[in-house]
Amino acid sequence: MTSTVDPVAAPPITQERRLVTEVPGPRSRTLAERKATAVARGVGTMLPAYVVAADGAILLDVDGNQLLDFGSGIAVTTVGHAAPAVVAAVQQQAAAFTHTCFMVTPYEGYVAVCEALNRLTPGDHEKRSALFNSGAEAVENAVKIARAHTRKQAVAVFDHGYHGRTNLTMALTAKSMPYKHSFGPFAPEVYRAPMSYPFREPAPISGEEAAARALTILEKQVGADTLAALVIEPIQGEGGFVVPAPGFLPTLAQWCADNNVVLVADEIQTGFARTGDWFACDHEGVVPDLITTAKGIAGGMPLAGVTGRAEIMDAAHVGGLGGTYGGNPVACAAALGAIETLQRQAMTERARQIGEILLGRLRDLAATYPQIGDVRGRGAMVAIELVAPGTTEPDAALAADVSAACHAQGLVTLTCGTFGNVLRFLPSLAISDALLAEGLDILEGAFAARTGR
Ligand code: PLZ
Repeated sequence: MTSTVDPVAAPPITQERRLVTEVPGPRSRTLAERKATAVARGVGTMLPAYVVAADGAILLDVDGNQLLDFGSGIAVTTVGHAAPAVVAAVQQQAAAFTHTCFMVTPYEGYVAVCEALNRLTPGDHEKRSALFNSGAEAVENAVKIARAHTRKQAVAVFDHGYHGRTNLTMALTAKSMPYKHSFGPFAPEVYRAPMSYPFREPAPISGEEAAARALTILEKQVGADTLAALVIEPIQGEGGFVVPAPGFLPTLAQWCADNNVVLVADEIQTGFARTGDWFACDHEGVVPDLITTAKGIAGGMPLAGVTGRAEIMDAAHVGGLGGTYGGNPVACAAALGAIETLQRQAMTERARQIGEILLGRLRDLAATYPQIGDVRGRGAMVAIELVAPGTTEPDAALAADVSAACHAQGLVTLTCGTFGNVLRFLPSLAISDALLAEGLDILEGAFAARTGR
């Protein structure tokens, strides 16, 4: 297939936002026409500016626009686009060999990534890991492993939770549209409990109380003796960057330990320095039995993992876990490059700084715009929830408008939330303070324009 659109001869990308056409520009619009006739309608594109290159926190599109990226491909390029250690590792590994299938003839990179995961994840107990291709696949395997270990079948998840789009993970995911609508029937033995969502509680309730509320429901409606696993995102991602009240996660963890229920922390979005620690569980000293990782683990290459207590992980029989591509050598090389970058550049510290900048500016903005009902998040995972002023009534239209205004200015922002009214910010940890401030200025301008202030 020949290209009808000449990609702009990629000049070196500078770390600045620069618009030379409207966004998306004419070449992107031509590609969007091709997409409409070639790609299934179900695969949407949020900001259809077609990318030809990327570096750090900047995307270069086919029209020569340099976009400022506050989404990192949904929390993936935590180390920045084209992080040198990732690029070098990928190039070297691709030249050496691209695939053998670890289940057929293995290679060191897979083992090295598992060693790194065992070392970096919470808890100093003996651990094992297994590698997969996507977050959803990791979550599916965590459930398989928990079932094999406990010989129980039921799985508990939470309101607003997101765990993927495969059949089992659709069942685990809370939101129907767009993830589940018309795609059932879903996997059985999945039960949902109320989340701790401080902004939306009708009356203040502590984390411990919110945990007791959820656990009572699980005990009465499911029974601990049938529950294999409790799967939770320590900070919810797609569900709206919901940060549970302090005490919620530790109380759940204790109950799991007391009841032989495997606690699975889905850290696919929160993991790998994103929230200012290696994992979001670290903030409250929670040690999950199993932890799922993906996204930020490999600097943009598809890789996911399940890591956990050796005795639980080893419950699955030999040959019971795997897949053709899981732990692909190029993806493993990228992960080792990403982990080296995160460690060498003290990225957890940088995530905390980014969090302070984001939360500070957004709280100021909330003081001016009563449509910003809540500012929350941790590290470089921060969001604002938009509502009708003085209420908790979701304002999804405003979120869509503000996001569209940001896109037109070349700022890549994402929305999320059960009600579609949350704007989330997931910049790369390689972003400069100046670019961060520039993005926030654009956001502020969008609010001013949309709310007529
Ligand atoms: N668990 C916590 O955030 C992926 C989904 C985007 P995959 N989140 C982005 C979309 O609309 O599909 C995610 C997550 C958490 C699991 C997953 C699933 O990871 O790699 O997309 O399968």
